[in-house]
Amino acid sequence: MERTYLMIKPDGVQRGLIGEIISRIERKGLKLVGLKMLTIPREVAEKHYGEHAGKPFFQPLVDYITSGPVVAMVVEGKDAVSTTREMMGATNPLKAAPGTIRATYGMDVGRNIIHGSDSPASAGREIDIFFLPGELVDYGRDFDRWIYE
Ligand code: D4T
Repeated sequence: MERTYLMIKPDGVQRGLIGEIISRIERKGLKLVGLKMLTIPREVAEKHYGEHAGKPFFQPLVDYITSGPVVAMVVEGKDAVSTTREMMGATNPLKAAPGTIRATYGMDVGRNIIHGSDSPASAGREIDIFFLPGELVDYGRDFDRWIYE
């Protein structure tokens, strides 16, 4: 099973979408193995979005992601990285496939509600930024046999 890092961004929290988004993750069959709320310190945000340093949207992006609390999650499941990216939809909510989280709830690339790691390597890096090893839990679910054959 693969793990990925997901994060409900400050706009998702402010708009009361935490429950909606976590519901979609649970109903899909993915398993939450890490969950917490925090306001991201500026230097952590700059590290997280390091690949975009120097781009015109970098400062607004860091301002936005540090502007209020986020919900940080580690989610486990079959092909968790690509599965959750599909569920989120394209970065620009107006270009995201119908039914995806960003298409359903968003309008603007700078207010796109949710983040998800884009590769297993990014997932490992991002999980390490936001969670200590002891904050992730290993547990089984009785209904997993009804989710995976
Ligand atoms: P994140 O990383 O937030 O899940 O988004 P994506 O993985 O889907 O997209 P990304 O890394 O290319 O962009 C990171 C972040 O920057 C914002 N952004 C991006 C923006 O404000 N303007 C832009 O032109 C781009 C490309 C949105 C997401």
